Amino acid sequence: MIRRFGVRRLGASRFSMALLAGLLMASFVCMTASAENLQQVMKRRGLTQKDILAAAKTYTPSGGRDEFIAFASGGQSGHIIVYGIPSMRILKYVGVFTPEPWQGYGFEDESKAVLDQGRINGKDMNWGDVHHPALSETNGDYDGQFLFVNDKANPRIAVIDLEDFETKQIVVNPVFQNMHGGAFVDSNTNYIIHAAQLPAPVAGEYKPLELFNEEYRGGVTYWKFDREKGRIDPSRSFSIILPPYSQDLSDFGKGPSDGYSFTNSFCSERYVGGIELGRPPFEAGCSAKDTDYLHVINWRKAAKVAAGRKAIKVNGHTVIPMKVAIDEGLVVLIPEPKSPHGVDVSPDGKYMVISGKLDSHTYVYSWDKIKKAIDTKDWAEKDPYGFPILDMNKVLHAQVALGLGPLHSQFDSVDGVVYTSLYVDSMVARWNYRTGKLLDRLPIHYNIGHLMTMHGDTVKPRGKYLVALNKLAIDRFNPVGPLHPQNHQLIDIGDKNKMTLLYDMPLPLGEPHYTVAIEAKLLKPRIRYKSGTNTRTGERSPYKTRAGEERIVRKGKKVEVFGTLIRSHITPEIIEVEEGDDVTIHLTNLERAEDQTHGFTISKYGVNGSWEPGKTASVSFKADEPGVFPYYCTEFCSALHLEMEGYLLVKPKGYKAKVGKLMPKDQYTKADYEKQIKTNMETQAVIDDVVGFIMSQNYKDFPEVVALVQDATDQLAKIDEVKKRAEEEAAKGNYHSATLWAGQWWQYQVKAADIGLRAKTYLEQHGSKTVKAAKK
Ligand code: RUQ
Ligand code: CUA
Repeated sequence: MIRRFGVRRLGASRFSMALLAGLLMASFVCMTASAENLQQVMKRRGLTQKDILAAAKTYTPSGGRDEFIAFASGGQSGHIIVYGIPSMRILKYVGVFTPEPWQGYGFEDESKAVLDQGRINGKDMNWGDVHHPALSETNGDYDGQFLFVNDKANPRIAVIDLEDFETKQIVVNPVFQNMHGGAFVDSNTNYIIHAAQLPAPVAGEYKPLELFNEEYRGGVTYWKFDREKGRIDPSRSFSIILPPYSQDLSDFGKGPSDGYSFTNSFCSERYVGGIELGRPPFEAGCSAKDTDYLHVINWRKAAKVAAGRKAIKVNGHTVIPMKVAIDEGLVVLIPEPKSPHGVDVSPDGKYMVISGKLDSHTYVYSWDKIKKAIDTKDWAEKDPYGFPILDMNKVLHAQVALGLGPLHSQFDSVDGVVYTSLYVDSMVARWNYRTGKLLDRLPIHYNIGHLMTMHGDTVKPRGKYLVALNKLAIDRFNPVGPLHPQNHQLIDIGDKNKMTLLYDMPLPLGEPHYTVAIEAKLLKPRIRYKSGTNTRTGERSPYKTRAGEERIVRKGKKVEVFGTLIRSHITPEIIEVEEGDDVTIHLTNLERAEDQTHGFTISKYGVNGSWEPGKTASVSFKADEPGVFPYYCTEFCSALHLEMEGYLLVKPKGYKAKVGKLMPKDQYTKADYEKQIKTNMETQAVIDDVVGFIMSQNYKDFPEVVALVQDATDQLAKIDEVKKRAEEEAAKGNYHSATLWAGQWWQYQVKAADIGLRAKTYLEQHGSKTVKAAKK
């Protein structure tokens, strides 16, 4: 850094000579190697005009930004994958149900506490089968504040705050055993719906399968979301018990259908398999009927019933029993195409589009007709439990043959236009749900599950792009062994006549069942925390430590370290404990600059964490292994990153010290000291130059630069003390010690210069203006 800047301080003539030589070199290279033109590249790589056009539609130059940000479920990885559209560049993995060392998630005490919320029956559940993410909505459109996602394997739901893309809460469902149909939110994110899937006795007790019809139950849970706190409030959440119909995906109504929610089901046959007992398997018995049941639920009324005296408590959770749901008229059933996956409410809230994978038609239901049938109690029949069933033909708007295995639908910005995935045909169908007209079909590779359009399940779909979430990659990518990545295919839907496949994106982290995408400009993530923040609670950590307040506190066998991290040292650098001590190390990252994260690990102790600017987090362990254990920062955070190190010494029980000299004390001489002082003076000149430039600019208009200036000032502020020590030692003739302190003085300068140059580059690249003459 210093040296690079030093170049600019060369005499003008030497500088321009160097520049000239550089330019000559560059043109020489142009004339030879890079003379290849577009046609030649196309030929060499076997690209067509169509490929080039697709590339131009997705290519994002260095430093460029994406228009949309997608959140893909990570399936069995237990993560969320964040990527940009149209570039399809992966931006982040968010640890949700699974520990994620890179983020310290599940390693620091604070984030362990989040994962621990997901423990079930005293067991760690450190993985999840992530299925359907949902973005929070305000007035029916994404607001960029929260993301919710469910775990199908264990009945759980998680809350991710998009302020920092961290998981803040995991809630376990106390009444259902297995849940798939979530997460979906209503137009103002009052509730998050989560439906039970495989029926089981409520509250987890044992009942023989012979009692399936009588004792096994399904249901839906409405989790109350507390906007203020940014957390689910289990005490205000409730569930409705439903027949054992394997409830599945859901959607909330909007506009005229607001106040209602819709939930698919499959295996409404209530079939119980058992191949080994000679019975036909589940798959045969569960697809015997032509239709399953769409559950239409008046959730606003249900919320009132849940708050009243007819609701009961099961495992401390509010439950509306089936009988109450029937008596209060909360649920109405409508036959729907069999084995559906998704009920998608049109942007205007007037139509419900449902595809059954085992029915070649996609059904469009009319909300006007459903509402009228409900209001006039126009039941065709009742189910065996007493729930009313509507006559499907009286509420249908259209049945449209799109292709084989229709699965899930998403809407376009063009009114009436909807896209449906065709699992068996491996195609995307574009059609009009108002007219029932098929408009276009596009083959994809292979076996599409869900699909996703931009804001495609809101009141205001944005059109432009569609992503096919394909189940199999097969031959699409370089082979990487029998376990293949998943394949997300980007499709251009901007052309109103023809869909075009643009790009294949391998997703190598679990099965992305569902994905949601939001306009990037609606996301406003923070770049640093207020100093001393416990990022998992958002509150100020009681362990916040300021520079200069670092300390080690012992109470009996408990040792607490209050430390800090800043380029490029960990304070304290030596931690000495006794074998058997319980040790907690609380660390605060003192940085303010963007992206200035530090990591911390202790070798062989399984201790690890990640500290973003301003964050305070703790790691705890029992010092049960005596010995010497180096610790260090795991992020390459500055030129002195490798020196960001220290030692944990665990003294064996009963160890008697025979201490020698720490290090030679006469390694450095007066000449070394003077050399270091000369370097420091030169470095200071560079710093002055940079500072002069920054101060001459309207740097205060750039918050990023203000943060950098604060960080640089912090570093410079430390110089006084070490400079004084260096000079005192030198005055006493202790040149060894004086040289080391002068060296530390230089370290602070280097870091200040590093930060300063970053600020200077930022200003230059962002067109800052000169407000006063630069100091010479
Ligand atoms: S499912 S397509 Cu959970 Cu929707 Cu896999
Ligand atoms: Cu901090 Cu490397």
